[in-house]
Amino acid sequence: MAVNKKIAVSGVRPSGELHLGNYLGAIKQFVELQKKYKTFFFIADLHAITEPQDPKNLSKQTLDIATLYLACGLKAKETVLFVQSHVPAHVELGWMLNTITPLGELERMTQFKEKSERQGLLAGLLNYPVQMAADILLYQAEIVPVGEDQVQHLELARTLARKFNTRFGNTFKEPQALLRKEGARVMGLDDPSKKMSKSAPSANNYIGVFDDPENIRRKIKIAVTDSGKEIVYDPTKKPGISNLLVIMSQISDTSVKELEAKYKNKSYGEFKNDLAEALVQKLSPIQKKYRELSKNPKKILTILKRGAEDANKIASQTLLEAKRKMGFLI
Ligand code: ATP
Ligand code: LTN
Repeated sequence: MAVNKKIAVSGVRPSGELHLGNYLGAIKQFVELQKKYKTFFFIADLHAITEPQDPKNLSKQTLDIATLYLACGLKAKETVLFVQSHVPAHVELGWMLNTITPLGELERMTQFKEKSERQGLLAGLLNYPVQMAADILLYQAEIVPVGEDQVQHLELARTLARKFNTRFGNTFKEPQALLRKEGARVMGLDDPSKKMSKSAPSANNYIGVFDDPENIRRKIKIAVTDSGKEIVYDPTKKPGISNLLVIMSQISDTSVKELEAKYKNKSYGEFKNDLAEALVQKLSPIQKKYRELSKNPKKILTILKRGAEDANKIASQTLLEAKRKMGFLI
């Protein structure tokens, strides 16, 4: 990997079924970035435990995300792929950043407010974005590919980098969120006013990355559309069909404008049929590759261990520098 490449960092939590929003908002971007940037992509297990996880499943879910990363096209030779908890510097820097984070900044986070309503007030949930800042700053990342729901957390990472640099001397780069123009916020199929989410009350809200063709066709068929017949992009007046157009556009690498022209005078039914088939075409090869890779979990674990070693080299350097600046005895 060339030394002068810009650095990109991101992670996905191993906390349940992955859906099309995660794929389009995050993983598809990771795959596109790995050639142009020096990339560090990890499985955010430390973040997953901010919500209750069954200890029997956590390690399997972690391996599953790694397998999925590879099945989607991430290459162990081009990207540093690792498990967050395998690089202890994440937690160490997280703690140090906690000591300069104003409580008010954390209490106003949308995700904290929503999740704490569901599961009660836990310190880990509150401090989640500080840990996320540490994940990013350790690698001096310039860009962080994420979905729109993470932008507020990225702002905090920038604030903490600035705060630390001002108080202790220049140490961290200020990262920027990288959002897709379209697909950064895929909406729920059964309720296009809210983002697609695995925590939605019904599984008809999302297309799971592992959904079989029959399920995909069924979910698209019953996806909420809007009054009128035209297939046009208008998120305010036609949120349902606009969301489906964005999904189709991202899946088929065709612009929304081209799709509007193609489906002029066609019915919702015809469009939905084509969308379902496009999704089946896109997801089937990923699922097939995933099944192949799953047969050899040892190989995946080896990739992850090697990734952690590479990540650790960079992360421990940055951590040492931050400790030095803060005045620790080294
Ligand atoms: P959920 O609400 O389903 O639990 P999440 O944001 O907690 O989703 P993660 O696995 O933590 O899911 O997120 C992985 C990545 O997917 C993040 O970059 C996040 O921004 C992105 N993402 C999640 N939901 C969507 C969505 N509906 N549209 C676009 N990107 C999304
Ligand atoms: N909070 C993120 C996962 C995550 C992350 C990160 C993303 C943890 N640490 C650092 C980007 C950079 C989420 O996707 N829900």
